[in-house]
Amino acid sequence: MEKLIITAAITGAELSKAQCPALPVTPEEQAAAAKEAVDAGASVIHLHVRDEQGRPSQKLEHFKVSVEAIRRACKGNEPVIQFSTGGAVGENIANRVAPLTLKPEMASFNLGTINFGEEIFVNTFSDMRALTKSFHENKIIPEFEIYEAGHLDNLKKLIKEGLLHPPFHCQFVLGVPGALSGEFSSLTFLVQNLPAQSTWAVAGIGRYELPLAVHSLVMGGHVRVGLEDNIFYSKGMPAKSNAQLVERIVRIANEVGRPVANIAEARKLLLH
Ligand code: KMH
Ligand code: ZN
Repeated sequence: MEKLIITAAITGAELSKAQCPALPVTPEEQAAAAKEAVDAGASVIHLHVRDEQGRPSQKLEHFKVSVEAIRRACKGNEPVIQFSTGGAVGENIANRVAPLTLKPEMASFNLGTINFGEEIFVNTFSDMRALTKSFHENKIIPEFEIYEAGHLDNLKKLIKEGLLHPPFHCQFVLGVPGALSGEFSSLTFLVQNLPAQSTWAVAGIGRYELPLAVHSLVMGGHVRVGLEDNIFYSKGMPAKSNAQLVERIVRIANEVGRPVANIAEARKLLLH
């Protein structure tokens, strides 16, 4: 098995400090949270940013400030910073694509429309084609976000159209209310139906985070944890930090004999 890549999704777009006081929102808080997560064993930071009022933003200047703060805090051991192009539900595709001109090493690429709680997270084929263009122009490695089984077919359609080329790194985001839940049988199906030359990871939402992470790391997949996906350490017990969630995965990986990738190793595996 490849060494385990741990991604920390430190902030997200949907939560507020009122719901999760430990949520890093300002660039300084994000820098401290990223540093702690990296020290705990994360090699990739999945990054959403906020404006001065703490609202989700896809503005270049907000990404710039947070990225600089994270790089400064992690100097000498800088993680792969993966921009979100998902943004917050309702954000238009032009704004979602805009930060890619900053040329991050990696960014998320959402592969289809889903119900997202009571809302709809829209990702049309036209949106996805616009994304492929910007990823190519800016030479960014995509991480494909897959919330439903049919999203693998969407990926295969874009490959067939000649818009995407291997290798593919896929993130199964399971347990979003309104999309595919986090049953082990679903994960098995998804892994079996990946395109050739794919690596994969799992981000379990809410109560699915831990069981899916454990399942993934023994199956040879990679793992995403963090307050964007899950704000509890265990039932009824709020997580204290992103690092606390990363530390647990590192302990489990060590127990089951799956070595954790350091940042240089993760970069080599992901960024080919
Ligand atoms: N905030 C969600 C609607 C991504 O980062 O690419 C979408 C999301 C996915 O978080
Ligand atoms: Zn995200």
